[in-house]
Amino acid sequence: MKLSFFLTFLAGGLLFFHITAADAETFCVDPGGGGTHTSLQEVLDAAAANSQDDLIQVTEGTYNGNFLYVSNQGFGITIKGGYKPGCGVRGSDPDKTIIDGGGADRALFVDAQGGGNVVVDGFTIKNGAQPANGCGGGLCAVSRATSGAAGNILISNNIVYGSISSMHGGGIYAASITHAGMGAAGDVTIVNNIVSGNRSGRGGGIYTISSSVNAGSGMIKLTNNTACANRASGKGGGIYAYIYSGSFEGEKIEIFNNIARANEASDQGADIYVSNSGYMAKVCYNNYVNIDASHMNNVTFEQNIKNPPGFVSPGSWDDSGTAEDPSDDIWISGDYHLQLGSACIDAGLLEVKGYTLAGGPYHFFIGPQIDFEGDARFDQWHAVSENLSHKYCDLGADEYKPSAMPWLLLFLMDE
Ligand SMILES: [Ca+2]
Ligand SMILES: [Ca+2]
Ligand SMILES: [Ca+2]
Ligand SMILES: [Ca+2]
Repeated sequence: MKLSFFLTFLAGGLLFFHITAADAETFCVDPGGGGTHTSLQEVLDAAAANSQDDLIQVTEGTYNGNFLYVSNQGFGITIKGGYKPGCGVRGSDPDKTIIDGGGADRALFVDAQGGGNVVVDGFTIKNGAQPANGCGGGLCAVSRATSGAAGNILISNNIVYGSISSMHGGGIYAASITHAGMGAAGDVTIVNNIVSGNRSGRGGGIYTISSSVNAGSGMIKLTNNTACANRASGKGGGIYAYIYSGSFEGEKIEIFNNIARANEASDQGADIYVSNSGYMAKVCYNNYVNIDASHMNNVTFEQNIKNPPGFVSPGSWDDSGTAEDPSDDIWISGDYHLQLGSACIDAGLLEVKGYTLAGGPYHFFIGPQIDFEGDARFDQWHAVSENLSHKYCDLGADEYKPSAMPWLLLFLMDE
C-alpha cells in the first residue's frame, strides 16, 4: 500500500459526524402525546419558520404520508428516528421508525432553500414516488443557497426501499448546490444506509451531488452503505456520485466500504457511476461488479472485491406477471444482514494510523464506529508495514454480529 494513498486523507479531512447545530430548538414528535407535538408535519412546519437550528426527535412507529420541510431561513435541521415515547431514550433500530409515502409522493422531502445543514438519521423510508419531473423518490435532502454557501448533507443509518423517482435518486437524492455568483457547496455524506429495490432515471438507489459553479464544491463521501437491486433507466443503477466544482481543491469523492450489487442500469454504471469532473476520487474497499469508468479521471481503485455478498435473504422484484414490462414490478423487501462466512466480513477499512515520512504520527477514521443498527465495528490494530496499521470492518451497513447460540452450545458441550 502506498503511503501517499493515505496521506491525502489528511488534507481532505474525515469529518463524518461533525455536523452540529448551535442554539437548536428541540422537538419531540410523539403521536401518543408524550412529546412537544403529535404530528411530524406540524413540527417540520414549525422548524422551517422559527429562525433557529432544529433537532427533531421522532418516536418509533409508522408515519404515513408525504412529509415536507421547506425553509428559506438558512438554518440547519437534524431529523432523527428511533425515540421511545417522550423522547427521553433513543433506540438504535431504524426499522422501528417508518415513513411510508404510500406511492403518492416523496416520503420525506427536506428542502433547505436558504442553505443550512441537513441530517436525516435512523428511519425506514419506503413507498415514495416522485413521478412528475422530480428527484428523490423516498428521501430527498437538499441544501441550496440563494446567495452565499450551501450547507452539508448527512444521511445515515436509514433503510430505504421500494421508492421511485422520475429523474434522479429513486431511494435517496442528496444535494448541496449553489449557482452562478454564489458561494461554495457543502459536503454530501451517506453512511450506513441500506438502499434496495428503488428505481429512477439516474441513480436508482442513491444520487449524490455537490455542485458550485464559481466557488468550490464540497466532498462526496459514500461509506458503508448497502445498495442492492436498484434500477436506473439512465446511468448509475445503485450509486451515482457527481461533483461539479468551479475551483480545484484536490480530492472530491471517497467511496469506501460499500456493497453495491445486483443493480441495473440501461446506461453506464450498473452498480456505481462516478462523474468527478477530473477531480481526484477514491473507490476502495467496496464490493461491486460493474462501475463506469469512462467519465472518470484521477480515480484510485484499491482493495475492491466481487465475491458474492452472502446476505441473509436478499430482496427481489416480482414482475407482476409481465416479465416484458418492468414498470409494474413490485419490490419484495429482504434482509441485508451478512451471514457467517460472508466475504464482506472484515473486508473494509475502519481506521488508519501510522507515521508520515517526516516522522509525525497520524490517526484517522474511514468508517463509522457503529453499524446501521448500533452494533460496534471494533477490531484490533493490524500492522500493514513498519509505519502503517489498520483496523478493519465489514462492508455495507451491517457489521456481522454472531448470535449467542453457537457459543452457548460450545459451552454446554464443554461441560
Ligand atoms: Ca429552523
Ligand atoms: Ca412487470
Ligand atoms: Ca467485523
Ligand atoms: Ca449488525
